[in-house]
Amino acid sequence: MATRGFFGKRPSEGESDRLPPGQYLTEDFPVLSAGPTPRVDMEKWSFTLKDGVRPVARWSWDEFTKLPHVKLTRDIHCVTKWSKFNTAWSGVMIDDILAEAGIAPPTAFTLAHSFDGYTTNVPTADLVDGKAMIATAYEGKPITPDHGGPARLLVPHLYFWKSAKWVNGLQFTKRDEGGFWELRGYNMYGDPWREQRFTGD
Ligand SMILES: Nc1nc2c(c(=O)[nH]1)N[C@H]1C(S)=C(S)[C@@H](COP(=O)(O)O)O[C@H]1N2
Ligand SMILES: [Mo]
Repeated sequence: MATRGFFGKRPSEGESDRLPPGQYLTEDFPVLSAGPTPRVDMEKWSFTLKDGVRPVARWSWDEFTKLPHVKLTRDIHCVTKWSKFNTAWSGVMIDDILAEAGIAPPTAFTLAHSFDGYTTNVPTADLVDGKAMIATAYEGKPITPDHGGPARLLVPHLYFWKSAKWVNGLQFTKRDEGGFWELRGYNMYGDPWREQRFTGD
């Protein structure tokens, strides 16, 4: 996970309690990707929910844009130690996606999948009850390709590698299956407040 140079800003009075241990505050928005930015053809874009290997719901881009969109402003924390406050997103809450699909989460674990082959695992409980969304806009504009556009998972209370860019589906799994970084030494859960950066933290 390569990091890029940036200058940390010291949190002001009243902000320091929002900065998890070992993190620096940054004003810019670093880009971190394991590989090149995939070209996502909107005509072929789709978002699929799977129960294990079985697809249970699927939306085209046209269908997805008709789902209820809400705004979510949250602090985000990258494992490479930058944090950014008040990032303003809009998108479709995972709760609303499940409601539209007419299903209750079938298993306790979820693996997010992306167009670049990236995966990341999140307990299903961390995606529901207003905690996570499929974001389609950042600061009022479509998410740029480098930040995961047209759509990315946003799970702001966990380290940012859990927020899969270029997301194309969520797969409910019986076991907690490690994703791309989790199989390469990063923590299975990734709570910034407990500094769960690496395996065993
Ligand atoms: N599909 C995909 N999602 C991804 C990544 C990636 O390489 N591929 N990198 C992750 C990591 S390590 C981080 S910190 C954030 C970075 O998001 P940003 O580039 O918008 O800052 O995206 C995460 N989501
Ligand atoms: Mo990251």
